[in-house]
Amino acid sequence: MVCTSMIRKLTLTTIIAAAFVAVTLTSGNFAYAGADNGIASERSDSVTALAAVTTDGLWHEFLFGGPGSFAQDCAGGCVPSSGGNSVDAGNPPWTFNCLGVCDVTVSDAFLNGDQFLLFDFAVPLGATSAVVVNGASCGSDPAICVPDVLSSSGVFPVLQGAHSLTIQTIASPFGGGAAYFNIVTVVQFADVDIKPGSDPNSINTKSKGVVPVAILGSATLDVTDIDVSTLQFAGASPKHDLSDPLVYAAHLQDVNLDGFVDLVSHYPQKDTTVCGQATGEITANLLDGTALSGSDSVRPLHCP
Ligand SMILES: [Ca+2]
Ligand SMILES: [Ca+2]
Ligand SMILES: [Ca+2]
Repeated sequence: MVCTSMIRKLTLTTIIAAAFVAVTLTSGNFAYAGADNGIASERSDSVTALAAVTTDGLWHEFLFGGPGSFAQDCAGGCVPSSGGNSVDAGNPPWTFNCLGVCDVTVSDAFLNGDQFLLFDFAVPLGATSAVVVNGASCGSDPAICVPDVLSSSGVFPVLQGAHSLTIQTIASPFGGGAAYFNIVTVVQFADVDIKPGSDPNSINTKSKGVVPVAILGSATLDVTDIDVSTLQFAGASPKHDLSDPLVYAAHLQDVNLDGFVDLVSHYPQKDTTVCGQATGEITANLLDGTALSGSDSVRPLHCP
């Protein structure tokens, strides 16, 4: 009887220990808050490696724990967005290269009340909005949660160059959950050569001639992605009809011989508003709607 009792006691202890281990594995740093706050199931021990996060507005979903802890990848533990617009953020830090001006948006989802602090290379960029716990949920889709003022979110602009994001939990009334961030390229910068191959870039504002402006292609800019109907240089529109395929083809050249094709467009010099300016800016949209901007020095001539 003693032996049986001991075995039973041992077995019970083992079961309790096993249950404790199971709970520990289930929660890790993330107290199980349930699907209501975005935690789907056990988060696996494996981390989801990711080279870089995209800057196209896709939502990157992460798991978070108690206040002060840092967010992690979902590793199978997140309820995905019902909008079909999310992926597992992967293992932090979340790195990306901004090609101009980018907006990082961090958004809580599911139950209201969680709040976050965003870091870039360990420097705080700011906190998402302070909200109250009200028992309501904005659901799983961050596109719906962002405009909901009862759900915490924030938009943080960052500039051209490398970035490395981490997210710390400020408020976590349910002990943990899932939330999102995304990155949108607001403006992509392009290298520009006004009057390719010549310098200074004199523009005679009384001239009936045109000034050529080259948008230089690169590893990060395919100039054939430019919507030519949106081209503007210093207040002027292109002289030629670039919507004509033959005309357009003649304006694709590699002016700096770097192997990347460039887009050369021409603007009536008298239409430009360069007087008093040190630089001339060319703008356009890419075919996906992203704004493109680039500038080069100018030397305005015959100004009033
Ligand atoms: Ca939440
Ligand atoms: Ca030039
Ligand atoms: Ca080129």
